[in-house]
Amino acid sequence: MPITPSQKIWMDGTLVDWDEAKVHVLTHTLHYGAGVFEGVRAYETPKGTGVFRLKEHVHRLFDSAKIFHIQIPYSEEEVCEAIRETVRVNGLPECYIRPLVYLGYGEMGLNPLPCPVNVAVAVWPWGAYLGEDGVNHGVRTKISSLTRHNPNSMPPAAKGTGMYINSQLAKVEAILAGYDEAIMLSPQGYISECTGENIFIVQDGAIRTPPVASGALQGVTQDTVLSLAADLGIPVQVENLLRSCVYTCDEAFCTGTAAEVTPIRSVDDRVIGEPGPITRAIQKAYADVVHGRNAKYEHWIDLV
Ligand code: PPE
Repeated sequence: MPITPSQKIWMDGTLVDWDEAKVHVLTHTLHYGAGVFEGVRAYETPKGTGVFRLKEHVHRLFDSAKIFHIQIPYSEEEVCEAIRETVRVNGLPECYIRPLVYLGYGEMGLNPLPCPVNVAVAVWPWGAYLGEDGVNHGVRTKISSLTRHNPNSMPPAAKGTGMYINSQLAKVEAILAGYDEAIMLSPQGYISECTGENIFIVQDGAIRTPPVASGALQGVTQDTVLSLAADLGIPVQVENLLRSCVYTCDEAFCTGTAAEVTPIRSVDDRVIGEPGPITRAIQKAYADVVHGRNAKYEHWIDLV
């Protein structure tokens, strides 16, 4: 998806012009892929622009860094403020936010410990991640021939830059085969997640989503949806799902900061159909909460 430039990017404490936000070609992370990042969104709310679940995203960023032995040279609160500041100075009422922690220039070789650690925050307007048609009518998915990471090779709890090669391979395979998105299985053969989203199914009025042990990222949106479903009186179960579960479910959808709540229309050409009532209810509840229309969760919104 093309990026629409904004004005300023926060780099190590300084706001630099968009076109000047550059790194050296010998930046360590560019070679070995050990960086960590987040995807966050800011939305217009009745009280002004607010970042949704900022603290949880920044906390996960620090957890990812800890897993990778990367020492972020700021506190969590300082990174939160850098994000609020970047949203503020760019003056966008709504945007996608990309905090990135990377190992910088000055060292080569596999030991990351002596590397300088750099932090950047960029924001830009970003629409429907899987397309407007996907949001309205659902996406066509394919179970990938690529397996999600073995947790003892790549820690699924870390949102690491290089880990996304696995997602990219699955995404390209799905697109070249004529689908919109891939669903990945864990090494044990259970449903894990999509390339950049968690997955949910609806069966007999209950919502089910795979656990972290399936190799899925612990999604902030997944957690949000579990709370919203409980509020709507929909039973929720976090449990291992078999491939046949997604073939025969009543409804399915995927969730992520970028994708928000996107319905799934088919899996491996088994038709689920147009988004069902529970998917629609969750989509609406999610839109309400991120836009500050649900008083119960106002504490999830950080005004900039
Ligand atoms: N699984 C994966 C693999 C993943 O990348 C994401 C977010 C999620 C689940 C959902 O997590 P959460 O955003 O906390 O609900 N993917 C981010 C990056 C997408 C990209 O293309 O880059 C995102 O949604 O921002």
